[in-house]
Amino acid sequence: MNGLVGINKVVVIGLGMTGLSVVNHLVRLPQLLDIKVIDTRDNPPGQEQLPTGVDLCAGQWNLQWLLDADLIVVSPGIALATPELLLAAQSGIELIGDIELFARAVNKPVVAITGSNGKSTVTSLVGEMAKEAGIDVGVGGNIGFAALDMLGQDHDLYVLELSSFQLETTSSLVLEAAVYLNLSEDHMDRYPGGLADYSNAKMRIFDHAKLAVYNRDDLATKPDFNGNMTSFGFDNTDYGLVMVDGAEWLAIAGEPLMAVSEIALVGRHNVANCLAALALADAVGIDRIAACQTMRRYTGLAHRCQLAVNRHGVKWVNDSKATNLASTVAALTGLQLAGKLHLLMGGDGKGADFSELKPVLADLNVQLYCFGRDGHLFSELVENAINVDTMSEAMDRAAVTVKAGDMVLLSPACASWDQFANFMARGDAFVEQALRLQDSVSGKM
Ligand code: UMA
Ligand code: ADP
Repeated sequence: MNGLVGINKVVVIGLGMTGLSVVNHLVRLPQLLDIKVIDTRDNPPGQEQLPTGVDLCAGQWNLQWLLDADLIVVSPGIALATPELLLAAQSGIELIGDIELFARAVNKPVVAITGSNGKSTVTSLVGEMAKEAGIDVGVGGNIGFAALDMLGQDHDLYVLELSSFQLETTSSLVLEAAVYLNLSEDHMDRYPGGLADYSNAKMRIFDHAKLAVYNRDDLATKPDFNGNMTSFGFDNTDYGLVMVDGAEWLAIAGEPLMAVSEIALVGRHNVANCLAALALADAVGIDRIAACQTMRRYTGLAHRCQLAVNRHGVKWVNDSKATNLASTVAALTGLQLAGKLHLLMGGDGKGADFSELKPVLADLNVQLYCFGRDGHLFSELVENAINVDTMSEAMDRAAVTVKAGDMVLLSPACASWDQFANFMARGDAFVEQALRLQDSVSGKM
């Protein structure tokens, strides 16, 4: 069972994490396939791991291979609107992504998560809940572990984080439950049709879902859907909140479950993330006691509002994963600081409009440091922003002035690709430098 009946020649586009997982999956199949890989980069990663017998064309397109294919499997980093792929599609060749291959091969229950922000947090939280309940669970997808690589391990439940790019090339994924967490501007450089196109791609998560979960506080996430639906939000219906003796509790259909103050994750946005995770956990029968235990202990993934250093009264917080406006706004919402916020912003803005940040910044005692390719977009939002080339220079400048009670927050609202390999490398560089700088700070108190 793999849904590739009648297919012989497969061309894989991209040799990153996804491309390699696709090749390895295709090689494992019982039918003998003619597999070729095209990557437009001169030196794509993963070349040395390519199985023998799989040809690679690097640094350019190979139209002959493309037009000769029975099936093209496209990595998420390559837009379907690329002229060479459009030509192939117009010639009637089927184009799919790795998640579609996963859908055609998986034979265990799957739940999936999409949205502009919170995907990785909710995906990992559901995974942790399942583990706590004793379920053998695979957690993968956009979170950084290719979905197809999980299939060899034969889990009993799969939790998939799905990006809009992955959903564009997916059409038959059957899900026990799917959630669309929230919608805000991101990846506008890939969606010339704007927010509507981006959201339409995300809505595809519900196409074959047995239960659709949407966000009552963000109705852009509500699908036009005939099947079972539930929702999460901050009122008292479905997955929501109620007051118990003056304290806020997570609740299901008005029935209190656990005090919000017991949640180990920090920030209001994470209360919403917990409610969404609970809805998915319920849909696949994860024990509620195990789910609550997990919410009490799980402090989240690195690079998301992570307190990296807390010394001499100065907090250094790594929110490198804030790669769009809404995630940075979430980090700034409800911040209660005795001192000043030293906010580091900039990088690759992906074509976004950041003007919404202006009133948010105006309400804060903030010194802004702007770095990277699109740093100038932020310095326009406040008076007295400090413009530097790199994050490292920004940190050096901040270290000179920070005082006890202050926070240095990297929440850049931009992708890292202009100056770093990825958001993890940017976050690691921040933490490393914060550890070095913390003692120079102490000398100034
Ligand atoms: N690239 C080329 N030419 C090619 C192929 C790729 O230039 O022929 C470039 C792409 O434009 C991109 C980079 O190479 O800049 C990587 O692209 P890829 O499709 O090979 O990426 P993978 O290494 O397979 O990683 C992908 C996801 N990356 C993207 O969607 C860009 C990873 O999400 C995901 O973890 C991984 O598959 C496993 O599923 C990363 C991401 O940034 C974390 N996702 C975006 C986000 O979360 O905002 C959507
Ligand atoms: P994603 O996988 O969608 O990028 P993450 O869980 O990795 O989401 O979080 C990315 C960024 O978004 C972090 O800065 C995090 O603090 C922030 N964030 C997490 N959940 C939400 C939410 N529900 N709403 C807004 N921002 C959020």
